Amino acid sequence: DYIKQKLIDVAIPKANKVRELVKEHGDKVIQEVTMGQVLTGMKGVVGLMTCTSKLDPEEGIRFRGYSIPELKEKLPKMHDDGEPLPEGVFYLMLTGEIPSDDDVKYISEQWALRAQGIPTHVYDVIEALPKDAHPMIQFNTAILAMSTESQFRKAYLVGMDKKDYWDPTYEGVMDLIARLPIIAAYIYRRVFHQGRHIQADPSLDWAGNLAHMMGHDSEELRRLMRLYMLIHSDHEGGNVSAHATHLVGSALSNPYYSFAAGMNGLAGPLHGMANQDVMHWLNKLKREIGSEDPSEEQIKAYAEDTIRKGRVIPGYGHAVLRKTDPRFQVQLDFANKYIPDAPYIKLVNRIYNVVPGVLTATGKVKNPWPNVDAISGSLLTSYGIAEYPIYTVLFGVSRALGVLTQLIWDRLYGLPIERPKSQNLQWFIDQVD
Ligand code: FCX
Repeated sequence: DYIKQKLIDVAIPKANKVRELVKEHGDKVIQEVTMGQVLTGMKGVVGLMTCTSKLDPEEGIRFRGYSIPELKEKLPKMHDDGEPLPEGVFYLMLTGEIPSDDDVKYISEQWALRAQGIPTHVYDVIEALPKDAHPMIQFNTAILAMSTESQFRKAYLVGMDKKDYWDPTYEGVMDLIARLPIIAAYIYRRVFHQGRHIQADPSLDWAGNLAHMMGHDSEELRRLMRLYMLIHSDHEGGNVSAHATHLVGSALSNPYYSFAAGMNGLAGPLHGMANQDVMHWLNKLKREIGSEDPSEEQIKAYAEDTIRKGRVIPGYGHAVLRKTDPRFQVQLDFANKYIPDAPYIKLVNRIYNVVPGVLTATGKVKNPWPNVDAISGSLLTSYGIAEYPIYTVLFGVSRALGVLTQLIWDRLYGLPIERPKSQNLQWFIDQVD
C-alpha cells in the first residue's frame, strides 16, 4: 500500500516536531481561559490539535487549507462539471496533498475491495433490533459489532511498539470506511424498503455506490451523494463527533469503538440529528398551518412560536460559525443548478429569508444563520430519499472520513491519553469569593 509509505514519510518529521514542542516549549502559556468559557461548553478554548480541517467563524471550513469552492476546483471529479469525489478529500486530509486521479482511483478500489468482508454476525445483530429502532441505533450497533474485525486489538495483544500503533489503526480505518455505505444502505433498505437489499456495484465510486445500494440510482443523485459525502466529512476537532472519536481513541480503543463513540454524539439533536429534526420541524409547520406552501409571514409566526415554547429552530445557529455555512451555500447552489423549482427548495429559501431575523430578535443567539443541516434533508427529499430518520446515518458515513483520518494522525503523532482537569462547583465559587 503506497499510501502507507507516503504517510510515514510525511508523518515522521511532524511527529518529531510535536515531541520537540512538548519537550522544548511545554511550559509556554498559549491562552487565557475564562470561567465563562469553561461553564459554557469550552467554546474558544484551545484544547486539541487537529490537522485535517480548520473552521473559521466568518469563512467556514477549510480542509487542509482548502475551502469548499477550492476543493470543487482542485479535487478529481467523475465529470468535468461535477462534484469532487469524497475519496479525494479523504486522501487530502490523510496526506495533506491534493490527490491525482490515480490516487483517487486507488482509494476507490481499495474501499471496494475491503467492503467485501463484513461478517454475517453484523447483519444478525442489526436484524435482532426492532425495525423501528432508530437508524442511528442500528448504525452505531453495527459499527460496534464490526469491531470483532479490529486489527488494532490483535496487534496490541501480540505486542507492538508504540510507534507502530498507527499501522493497524490505518488498516481498521480503511476497512471501516469501506464498509459504512453497505451498512447504511442495508439499514435503509431494511427499515424503509421491506428488506429488499441491493448488492454493491464494485465498479462504482464509494458515494455513487451508496446511492446505488439505497436504490436511488440516478446520475444526479450520485452527484448529490458525492457532494454530501464531501461536505459533511470534517469540521475541525472540537465538534462533538470529532472530539468524542478522538477522546475515546486516546485510550487506544480501536477505530470501531472510537468511531461508535463519535456516532453516539452525532445522534444528538444539537449535532447531526438536526438534519432529521429540520424535516420534522418543516413538515409539522406545513401540517399545523394546513398548507403545502406556507408564506413567509406564516413561517415567521411559526418560528416565533417555536422560540416562545423554549425550543430551538433546527438547522440554524452554530457554536463557532458566525455567517451562513458554506456547506449550506454549496447545497443551495446544487439545488439551484439542478432542481430550482422543487417545492422543498422554495421553502428552504423562504425560511432563510425570515428565520435569521427571528433568531436575531431573541437577542441571545450568537449566530442566526443556517448551518449544513438547514437544507440537506430538503435536497434528499426532493430526490426521493424522503425517509428522514436515515439522514443522520448518511451524515455519519461522511463524518468517518475526517474523524478517522485524524485518529490515524493521533497515533502517528503519538498523542497520549486525554485527561483534562475537572473541578466541583465550590472550586468555581471560590475563584470569585
Ligand atoms: N434556535 C433557538 N435558539 C437557539 C438557536 C436556534 N437555532 N441557536 C442558539 N439558540 C439559543 C441557545 O439555545 C442558547 O439559549 P440559552 O442561552 O437560553 O441556553 C442561546 O441561543 C445562545 O446559544 P449560542 O451560543 O448561540 O449557541 P451554542 O453554541 O450554545 O449552540 C447550536 C450551538 C448549534 C447547538 C445551536 O445554535 C442550536 O441549538 N441550533 C439548532 C440545532 C442545530 O441546527 N444543530 C446542528 C449544528 C451543526 F451544524 C451540526 O452539528 O450539524
